[in-house]
Amino acid sequence: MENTLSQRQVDFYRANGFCVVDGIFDAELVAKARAVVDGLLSSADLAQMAEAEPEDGSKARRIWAPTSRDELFAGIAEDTRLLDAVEQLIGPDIVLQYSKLNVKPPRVGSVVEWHQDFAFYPHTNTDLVATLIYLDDATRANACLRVVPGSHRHGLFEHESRGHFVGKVPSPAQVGLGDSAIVDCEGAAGSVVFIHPLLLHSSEKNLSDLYRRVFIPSYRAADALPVYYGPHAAHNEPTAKLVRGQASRTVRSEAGVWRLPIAQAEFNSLYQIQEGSHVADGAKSSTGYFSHEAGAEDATGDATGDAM
Ligand SMILES: O=C(O)CCC(=O)C(=O)O
Repeated sequence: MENTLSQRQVDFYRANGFCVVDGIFDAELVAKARAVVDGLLSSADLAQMAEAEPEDGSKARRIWAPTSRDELFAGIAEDTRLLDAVEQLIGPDIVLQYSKLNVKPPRVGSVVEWHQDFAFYPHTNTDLVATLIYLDDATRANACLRVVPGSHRHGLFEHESRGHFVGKVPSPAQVGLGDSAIVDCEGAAGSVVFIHPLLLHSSEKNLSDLYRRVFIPSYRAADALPVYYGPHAAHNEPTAKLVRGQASRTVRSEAGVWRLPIAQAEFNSLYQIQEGSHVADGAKSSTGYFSHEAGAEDATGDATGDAM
């Protein structure tokens, strides 16, 4: 293994819960990735693989599981330099937990509200990392990722309202962190933002005339296992894949109590639960447990969506 990240970048990640790294992917590969996205967006099967923008149903805001849809994305998710960086952050035995592609089309690209990824899929330990690979130059103007440095050291914030998981917190200030601490993770196309699962992050609506596409493969240490198998969290487990090192014969457990993401109804995506649209759309309970009333219902439901 080579070190993709400098010691300074690793130290920065440990202290702040994120780091922005350029130079891992070159312009040629990123241009190919954008062409693949264009192909997926014009595919006749788009409705089966994507979620539409509520404001303009002709535009997709999310393509689910891009690593299962195109070899280029599967290759990027297993790229040696990317996995070298992931290994520096979470160790040598690495599982690709899931992947997604957030499209943020010009003018309608949906907001992503403040949240911690771990709230959606608590695991036995926090050695997970999401890698956000910008496919366009990303700035504040076209709604780059925003983070609260150091927020990963404050544990898991409550992502609930009226006793139900809602997938968001009101604002950094409302959970006791200063809004003034917010940092914009701007980066050229090809840059990668590595984020800790407890990092508080968000992105605004894209009001610009430019796309802001980001491919997000998310990884976990092989000895981190999900502690919640409700519908949205269990959905990707069958395709979780060891991409480096050894499968684990043990599970590593960090002491603590995690709140489970039990929503009022099943949801397909982070956008849907943050907007609250799942309550009107979904009728099934999201506990993921069989109940006598529901009969022998499939605990994973029929959602086509993603882990979040
Ligand atoms: O697309 C973005 O800006 C944020 C992505 C994100 O936080 C997520 O999908 O969990």
